[in-house]
Amino acid sequence: MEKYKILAYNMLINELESQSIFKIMSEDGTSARDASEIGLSHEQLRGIYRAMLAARLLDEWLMRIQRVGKIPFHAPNIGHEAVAAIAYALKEHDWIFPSHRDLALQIARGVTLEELVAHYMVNAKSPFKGRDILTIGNKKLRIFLPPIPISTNIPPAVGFAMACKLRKRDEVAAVFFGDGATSKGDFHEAMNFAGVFKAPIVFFCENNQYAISCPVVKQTASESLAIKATAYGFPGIRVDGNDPLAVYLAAREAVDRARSGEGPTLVELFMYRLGPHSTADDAMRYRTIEEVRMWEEREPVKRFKCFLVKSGIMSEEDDRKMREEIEAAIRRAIEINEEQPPHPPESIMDDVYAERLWHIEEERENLSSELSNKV
Ligand SMILES: Cc1ncc(C[n+]2csc(CCOP(=O)(O)OP(=O)(O)O)c2C)c(N)n1
Repeated sequence: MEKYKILAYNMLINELESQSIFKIMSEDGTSARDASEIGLSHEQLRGIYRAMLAARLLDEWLMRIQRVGKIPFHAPNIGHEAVAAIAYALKEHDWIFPSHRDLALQIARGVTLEELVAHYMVNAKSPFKGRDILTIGNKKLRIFLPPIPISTNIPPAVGFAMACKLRKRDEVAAVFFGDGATSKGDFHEAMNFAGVFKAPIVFFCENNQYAISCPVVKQTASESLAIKATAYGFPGIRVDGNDPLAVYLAAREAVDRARSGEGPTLVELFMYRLGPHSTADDAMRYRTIEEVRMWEEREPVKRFKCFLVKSGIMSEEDDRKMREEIEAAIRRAIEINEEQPPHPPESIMDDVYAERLWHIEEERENLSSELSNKV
């Protein structure tokens, strides 16, 4: 195991220094391009940062409140925040099929902190009744639910994109998944189909270097994940996933390509899962502290803040105020949601069939009486 950890660590350093990764900002926020060349207003750039910061702070709160038993489970998002930029590359009428670490994307798209906290607390206001313990979806905002069985969102996303194409709708689908998902048949079947039929879709692979304890060197023998697109006849691009500007530009190009009928793109976001896989994981059993420290220096929130301050788009004082506002909004969202009663356990019988079938109703009544006897 020790030898294995060293192998993974050395490989990550080589990859990071490789020229084949599209990157604009260095670790200290120095950018190869001026903010005016990105194609986003200052307000939009601050909007991306705000969503990234809100995701980071909410993630920290969720980890803490899980430890004291206020929420059942959490899969931390720390290190994945640059996906917020993708919301700005998509149009409002495009469709998102998220992964389970896309809090920043959901917030950038407009999902509120209150709604997110209700979901994690599985209370009476929880929009999905605790059906999915990971991040939520939002019908109005055109965000589907992330899948629990990994990669199972990829074929439906391609099917959805194909339906948009057949109906001649100017809509694009964006699907998100991890490096682990690329070993599943769903990924390959969906990529093949999308390539053949030029589906208007962008595949975003959040390569955070691990699928629980399995490092990416054990996930694939390919030189990258992006290269897998070549076999399916469309472009694959490897992007620094800690660089929101590079993420935005790559996403915009891929989305434009999909919308103009040229077909799909695979965007590999090369990043790092800074936290454990979930609140049920001890990541120190399979990776070193040196490796984590190395990636902490490259983390996206701090890097983007440095860029915004250096470019005169935001001051240190603006940042401090923004943090205070978000912290207060999270505290408020938690307080409001704590006042809500828990979601009724009997609702587990809802939504299974369109009609209320007698045997399900019987089970519901049995559960109700069992629960009331316990009180
Ligand atoms: C089909 C399937 N197999 C196994 C699991 C258990 N599992 C949950 S998350 C996970 C790793 C996913 O890794 P990756 O796709 O790289 O995404 P990450 O969690 O790193 O963001 C596994 C194996 C699952 N949810 N679904």
